[in-house]
Formats: sequence, structure tokens, C-alpha cells
Amino acid sequence: TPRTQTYGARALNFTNPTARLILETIERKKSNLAVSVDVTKSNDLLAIIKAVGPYVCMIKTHIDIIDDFDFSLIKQLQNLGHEYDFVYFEDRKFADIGNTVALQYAGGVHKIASWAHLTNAHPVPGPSIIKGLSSVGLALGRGLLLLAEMSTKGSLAVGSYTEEAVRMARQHKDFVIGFIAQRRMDGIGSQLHEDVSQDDFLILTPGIGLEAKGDAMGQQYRTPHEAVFESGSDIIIVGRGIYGTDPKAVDAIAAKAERYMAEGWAAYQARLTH
Ligand code: 6AU
Repeated sequence: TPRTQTYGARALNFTNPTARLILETIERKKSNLAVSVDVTKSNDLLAIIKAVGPYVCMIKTHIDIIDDFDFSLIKQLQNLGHEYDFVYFEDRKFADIGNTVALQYAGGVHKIASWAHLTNAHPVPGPSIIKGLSSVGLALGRGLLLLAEMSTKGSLAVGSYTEEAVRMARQHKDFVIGFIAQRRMDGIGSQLHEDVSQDDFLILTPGIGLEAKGDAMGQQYRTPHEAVFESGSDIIIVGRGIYGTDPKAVDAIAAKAERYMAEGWAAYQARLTH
């Protein structure tokens, strides 16, 4: 099963080019760490990416929180992506009808589909949201994650909602490559007549921290070991646990990234041999 296959071997389980690129990048860099850089100044964003670049397979952005955004930032991001060999995940959390999300994904100020390998969507509108986003992203080789679960206290994405999200993904495997979730979704959302034994989805898990247990606004943290070894997650998403409160402290930020990378990789290796 995917849980005990190497990242490199799992690349062959996917036809989507972004899924393959992510798995190959993880294998090459021996890092299943994605750093979420939720800062509001372009210069801070670039400085943090340079500091953590060697240790990550992926950088996650919220491009709409950048106060001084100018599209020239995108070229700089892409250059860093090539220099340090990682992919971009724009955490846009689309949640509207197909026609609207297609416009939001392709255009506006940020033109997300033109540069982000990966983005995500809430399954709340139903399959039409996948249709809308794939009308833009599929031909570009992009990938989509569905938010099957959330890390926050009191999340409504549980039970049959999570199951339906997985079912939606199974019906659109060319474009939906995985989930934002707290655990593997294997076996969930399968119906008796479907052969799901060959199904592989990437599980990206936010809400990861080694020190804090949560924040003042409902975020909840688990350790890399809990996520990757116990719950079978594939990629840990770490934000404030790495960049802390001072975006200028780049040496400390690099050291933290190295530590999370090591923890994430050790948990994966333990999972493989267990
Ligand atoms: O490590 P943090 O708490 O500083 O940041 C976590 C990041 C934030 C959230 O917007 C995002 O992960 N996130 C998501 C994603 C990635 O979709 C889902 C979720 O359930 N919880 C969560 O924190 O940028």
C-alpha cells in the first residue's frame, strides 16, 4: 500500500505531472517538509524562502496577504523555486461555483494557475468546483487538493463530509492528487463496486508544531511523528513553528527548518520499516 511504499516508487501511481514532480522532489531532497510562509511583505517572504529552501520539497503561499504585491514577485519566486528545487502550493482554498473559481484561478491580480503547481479547494460546492478548476489547471499540468479535514478545533469537515470529499476525488483522479487531512484516507469513500486498491492520494497535513500545542485562534498542533508515522501523512506543513515571530531571524529559521525536515524524514523511514 502507499503507506509503506517509498515516495519515489509512488510517483508511478500517478498520471498527474504535479503529483509526480512532488514525489520525485521529495525523494531527491529527502524532505517531506512544506513550509507555509504566512508573512505580509515581499522581502520577508523572499528572505524566508531563501533560508528554508534547501530543506523543503514545497513552499506554501497565501499570495493574497502580501501587502506590497506586484506581479514581478512571481518571477522572483519562480527563480527561487528553480534554484532550491521545490514546488509551489498556493493555499487559496477555493469554495465557489465552477464558473467563479475558474475565473479566480486563472485571472485577477495573482493569476494563480500560471505559477502555482498546486492549489486547494473546499469540497462544499460539490464536484462542480473540480470541473471549474480543472478547466483551467488540467491542461497546465497543475494539481488540486481537497480539504477533507481541517486542523482547527470544532471543524465541520468530519464524518460523511470527509467521506464525500474522498469520493469526489476518486472520480477526478486526473486532477485531484490528494487531500488536506490529518490522516490517510485509504478505504474512506469507497463503494463496494469500486476497485480502490490501486488508489493513491497525497496527504498533506497542516497543524504541525514541535513546541506549541495550538494558538489563540483555534489552531491545533501535532508533531511530525504523530502525523507521518501514526497517521500516515505524506507531507508536513509547518508555518509559525519554523518562522516564529521574527521574519528577519533567517539563521534561526533555517535551523528550525532543518530540524523539522529531519523529524519528518525520520518518521517516514520508521513508517516504511514498520
Ligand atoms: O503552522 P501554522 O499554524 O503557522 O500555519 C498553518 C498553515 C496556515 C493555514 O492556512 C493552513 O496551514 N491550514 C490549512 C491548509 C494548508 O489548507 C488547512 C487546515 O486545516 N489548517 C491549516 O492551518 O497557512
